[in-house]
Amino acid sequence: MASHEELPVPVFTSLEPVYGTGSQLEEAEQRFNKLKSKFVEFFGHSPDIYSRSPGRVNLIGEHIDYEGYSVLPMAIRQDTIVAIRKCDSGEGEKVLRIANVNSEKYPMCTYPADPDQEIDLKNHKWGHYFICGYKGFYEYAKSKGIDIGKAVGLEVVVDGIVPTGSGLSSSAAFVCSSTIAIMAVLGANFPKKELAQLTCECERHIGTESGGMDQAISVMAQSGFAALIDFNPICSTEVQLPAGGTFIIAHSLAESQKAVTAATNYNNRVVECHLASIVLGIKLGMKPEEAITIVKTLSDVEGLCVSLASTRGSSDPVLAVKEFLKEEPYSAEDIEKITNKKLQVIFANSPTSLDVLKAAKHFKLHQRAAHVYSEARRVYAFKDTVSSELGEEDKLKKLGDLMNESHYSCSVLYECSCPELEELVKICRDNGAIGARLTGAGWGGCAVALVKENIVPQFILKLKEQFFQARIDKGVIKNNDLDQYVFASKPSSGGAIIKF
Ligand code: NG1
Ligand code: MG
Repeated sequence: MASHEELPVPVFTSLEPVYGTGSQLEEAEQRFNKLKSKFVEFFGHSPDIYSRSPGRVNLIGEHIDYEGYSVLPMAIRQDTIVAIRKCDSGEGEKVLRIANVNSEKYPMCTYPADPDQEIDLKNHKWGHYFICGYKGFYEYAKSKGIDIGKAVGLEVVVDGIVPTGSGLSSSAAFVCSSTIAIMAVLGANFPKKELAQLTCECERHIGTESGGMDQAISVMAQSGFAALIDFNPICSTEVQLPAGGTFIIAHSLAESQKAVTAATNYNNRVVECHLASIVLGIKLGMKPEEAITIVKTLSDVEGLCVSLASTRGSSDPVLAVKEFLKEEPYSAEDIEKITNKKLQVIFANSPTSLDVLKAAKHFKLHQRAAHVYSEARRVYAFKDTVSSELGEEDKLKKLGDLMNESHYSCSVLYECSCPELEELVKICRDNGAIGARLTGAGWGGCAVALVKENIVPQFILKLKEQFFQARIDKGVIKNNDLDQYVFASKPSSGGAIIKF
C-alpha cells in the first residue's frame, strides 16, 4: 500500500471529515457559509471549489529545517480556507482577483493571469502569497511535463484564522491552501509529498530563504499525530504524543513581521549558517574553492565534523565548532581571509543574501552552528523519548527538558527570542509547565508549553493573570479575544479539497 504522502490531497464532499463534530464543525460551517456569501457579493456567482490547509506549531527543531535537519511539528486546528472559480472567457480571463473575507484589513488584490510574472518584493501586498502558490503550481506542472493549457483568470476569496506574525505559520497555511485551490480548480491533484516540496520552494518567492517544515506539515499532517519531517527528499513519520501531556500555545503579543525584517533576522541567520558551514569545511580540510561550490548547509559538513570528533572519542559535531570556530563575532574580512573570496562574490546569485551582507555588522558563526547541531540532536532525542519504554511521568519530564534546552539554545546561541517571549516562557515554567519554549521563527510570536493534562484550565488561568491581564488593561488585546492568544492544541489534519 502506498504511504499516505504518496496519495493526492483528499477530496471531501462535506466538512465532517476535516472538522469532526460539535462546536468545531459549527464554526467551520459558519466560516464556509460566509466565505461563499462573500464570494457571491464580490463576483456575482458561486465558487467552483474550496480548499483548506492548517497552520502548525513546532514542538522542537527550530531554525534547522533550512540546514537540512529534521523537525517535529504538528498541525493546529486554525487554518486558511479558500474559495475559487475559474474564468475562461471575457475580461476576467486575463486577471487573478484575490479578495479576503476581512476586506478592510486585506483589500482585494489584482494580478495578471501570468505564471511568469515577477513578485514585486519592494511593494509588499498580502496577495503576494497567493501568487507564490500560483507560480509554484505552474513551475511544477511544467517541470513534470503536465499540460495545464493556457493560463486562465481566477476569482478567489480567502479566510484565514491562523494568527499572523505569530510563528504558527499563517503564511504556509495561506500558500498551501492557495496552491491546493489552484490545483483543484484546474483539474489536477498531485501527491502530497510533491505538493509539500513545491509549496516550500514557491514560498521563497516572497523573499525569505525558508526551509520546508511549515508547508510539509500543513500539506501532510494526519489527525491525531505530530510528525517527524525529514528533508531531501521531504518525508514525514507520524509521532504519537504521550497521552498525559497537553501542548498549550500562548502568544507573546510581539508581532514578528518576517517578510519585512528578513535581512536582519531570518535571512541573516541563513547566511550565518551558510558561512559557518563553508568555514568549517575549509578548516576540516576542504579547499576554499571546493567548499564555496559544494557546501551550502551545516548538514553538508556534519560528516567531516563527526570524523574529527571520533578522533577525540566522541560523535558530537559541536566539538568541531568549539575547536574551529572562534566565539568572537567574525567580520566580513575575517571570513574572506579564510575563503580567499569576497562575500559579495560568494553570494552573487542570491539577492536576499546580498541584502543581508549589506545590513550585517558581523557574523556569529560559532554560536549559530552550535545551536543547529545541538538542536538537530534534540529532535531525535525527542522522537526517541516519545517511542521509548519510559513511564509516562519520566517521558514527559524528558520531553520538557528537551524543550527547555531548545529554548535556551534559541535564546542564547541563535538570539531569536525577545523580552516578551522570555517573560512568557518564564511564567509558563513558574506555573507548572514541564517544558516551555519559543516556537517558529521567534523574534516575537508564540511560545509552546508542555503541561500535564489535569492542570490545563488552572495553567491557562495563571497565564491570563500573570501575562495577559496587564495587556488587556492597556488595551493591547480584548478580554473576549483571549481564546485566540492562549489555547490548548491537539494535532489536527492537513490540506484538503472540499467540493459541495
Ligand atoms: P515561521 O515561524 O512560521 O515564520 C519559519 C520558517 C520555517 C522554519 C522556522 C524556524 C517560513 C515560511 N518558515 O517559520 O521554515 O525555519 O521559521 O524553525 O519562513
Ligand atoms: Mg511563515
